[in-house]
Amino acid sequence: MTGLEQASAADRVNGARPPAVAECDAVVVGAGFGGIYAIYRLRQLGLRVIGIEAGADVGGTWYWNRYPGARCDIPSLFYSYTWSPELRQEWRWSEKYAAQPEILDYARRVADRFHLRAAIRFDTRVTTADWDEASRSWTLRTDRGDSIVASYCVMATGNLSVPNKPKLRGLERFGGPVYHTGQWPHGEIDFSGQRVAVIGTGSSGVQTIPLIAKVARRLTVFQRTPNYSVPSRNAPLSDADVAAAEPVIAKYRESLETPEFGRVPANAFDAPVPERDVQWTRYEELWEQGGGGILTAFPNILTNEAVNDVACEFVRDKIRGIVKDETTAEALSPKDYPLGVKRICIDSDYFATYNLPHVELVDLREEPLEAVTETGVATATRSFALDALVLATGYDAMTGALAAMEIRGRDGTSLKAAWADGPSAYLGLMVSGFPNLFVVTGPGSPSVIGNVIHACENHVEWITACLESMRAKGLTRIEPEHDAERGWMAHVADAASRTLYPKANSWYQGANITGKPRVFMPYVGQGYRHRIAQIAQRDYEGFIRR
Ligand code: NA7
Repeated sequence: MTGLEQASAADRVNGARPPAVAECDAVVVGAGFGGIYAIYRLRQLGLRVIGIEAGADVGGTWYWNRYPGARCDIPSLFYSYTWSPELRQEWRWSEKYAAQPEILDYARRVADRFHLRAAIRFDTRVTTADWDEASRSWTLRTDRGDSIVASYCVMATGNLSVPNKPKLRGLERFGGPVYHTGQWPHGEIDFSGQRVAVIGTGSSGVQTIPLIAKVARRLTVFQRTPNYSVPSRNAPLSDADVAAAEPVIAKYRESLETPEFGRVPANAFDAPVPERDVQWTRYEELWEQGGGGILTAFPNILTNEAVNDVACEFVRDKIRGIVKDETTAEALSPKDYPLGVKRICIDSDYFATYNLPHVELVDLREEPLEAVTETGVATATRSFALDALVLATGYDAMTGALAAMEIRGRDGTSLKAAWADGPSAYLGLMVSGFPNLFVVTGPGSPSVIGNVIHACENHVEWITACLESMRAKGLTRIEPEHDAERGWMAHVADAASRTLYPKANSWYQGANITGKPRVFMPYVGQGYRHRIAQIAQRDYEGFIRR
C-alpha cells in the first residue's frame, strides 16, 4: 500500500460494503459540498439515494487538499451552508479564513448530523455511466465492481478535483518524494532541514510557500506566471465578529436572488472611471482590510481596462514595497494580464517570504525548466539539488472529473466526444443528449467565479425542485433542447467577452492544460439564480420533460 492508501484505510469511517448491484432513484457522484447536500435534499424528497465517493470520507476537494497552508480564500462565515439554521447556530468557525482541517471537520459534521454516511459508498470511483432509453435509467459502474442503476444521476464531481500533473522531462527519475498539492498524503510531511522546490505559484503555491519556508533548509520556487495576491489579514474570529457578520450575510443572501447579482455587477458597463487618486485610496483601504474586497472596489474593475490598470499598478507597487531584492520583486509582479481575471490569491506573508535568505525564486520565463534529474531540477543555466519536490500545478478544472469517466448518453454518444470542442451545458446544469443527468456547478454556470458552496446549494435546490415537480406531474425524463443549450453557451461566451476575463490564460478557459479546447467555462453574467428560477417557473423552458 502507498502512504496515501494506508492513510485512507486508517481514515475509513464507514461501515461494511453494500451490495455490488443496486437500484435507486438517484445516484450522486461525489461527496463534497455539492454531493452531500444533494444526498440530503433528494432523500428529503423521499427518493432512494446512493452516493459514490472516491475518497475515504466526505469533503471533496477539502479531503484531498491537505498541503501546509491549505485554506479557504472566502471568509469562513460566508463559506458555509445557508440551508440549515440549526447548523449555522451549532457550528462556530475559529478563524476568519478557515484552514483545511476545520473545513473538512465541517463537512464531516454535516454528514454525521444529517446521517448521510450510510448512503455513500466511499473509496469507490465511477468508471462508466450509461443511459438506457428503454428503462429511462443510468447504469453506473465503479472500480470496485459495483453496478448501480438509477433513474437520475447527479454529477457532483467538483470543479477542482483532478490534479494537473505536468509532464516534466525526467520527473519519474527523481530520487526524492514528489507531492501534488491537490493530492497531499494523509499524515505529517516533515520538510525540516530539507531542500524543497515548489513548482507553481497559483493559490496553492502562494498558500504553501510561506509554511514550507518556515521549516525547509532551502526553498526554491519555480514560477511560470506571477500572480496578483493580496493579504488575507487572517485572524481568530471573535463572538463580536460573528454577530456583526449576521446581518451582512442575510443581506448578501437576499442579493443573490436578484437580477443584478453577479461577480461583474449589472452597472459595470456604464459606471464612470474614477480618478486615479480616488482608486488608489480605496485600494489602500481594502489592502489594509485584507481579502478579495479589492475586486469589488469599483463596479467596472473587471470590465474597464483603465480602471483595472490602476489596481494592477497598485498591487505591483505593494510587491515592490515588500520584496527587497529588485529582480525578485519584478519577477513576482504580474504585468501581462488584468487583476482578478485569474482567481486572485489571498495570502499570509507570501511576498515577504522571498526576503528570507534561504528562499529563492526562479523565473521560468527567464530560465526555462529543462528537466527533473535523479537529484533535483535543472534549468537552462543551473541545477538545483533537492530532497523533495512539490507540484502546486493546479487542476484540469471544471471538466476534468467528468472527462475521467466514460459517460455515454442517448444513442451511446460519449460526453467526451460531445465536448470535443469544449464543454456545453444548458444553464451549466444539463447536457443535451444526456437525459436525467444533472451536473452540479457545471460549465456554463457561475460555479468557481463566486462562492462555490452557495453555487452548489443553488444547483442542488434547483435540481430537487425540478424532480419534485416532475414527480407531481408523473414525468420521468428530462433533457435540454439542443438549441436552448447552444443559445445559453453563446450567452455565456458573450457575457465573458464583455469583461476582461478572456485576457488571461486561465484555467477558467482551459488554458493550463495542453490540448484542452479554449472555452470560457464559468458564467460571469448577472442574475444567474434569478434566471434559472424563472426558467423553472416558466415550466422549465428549454427543457423537454415527459
Ligand atoms: P492554479 O491556480 O492553476 O496554479 C497552478 C500554478 O502552477 C500556476 O502558477 C501555473 O502556471 C503553474 N504551472 C502549471 N503547470 C506548470 C508547468 N508545467 N511548469 C511550471 N509551472 C506550471 O492552481 P492552484 O492549485 O494554485 O489553485 C487552484 C484554485 O484552487 C484556485 O484558483 C482557488 O480557487 C483554489 P501558469 O499560471 O499556468 O503559467
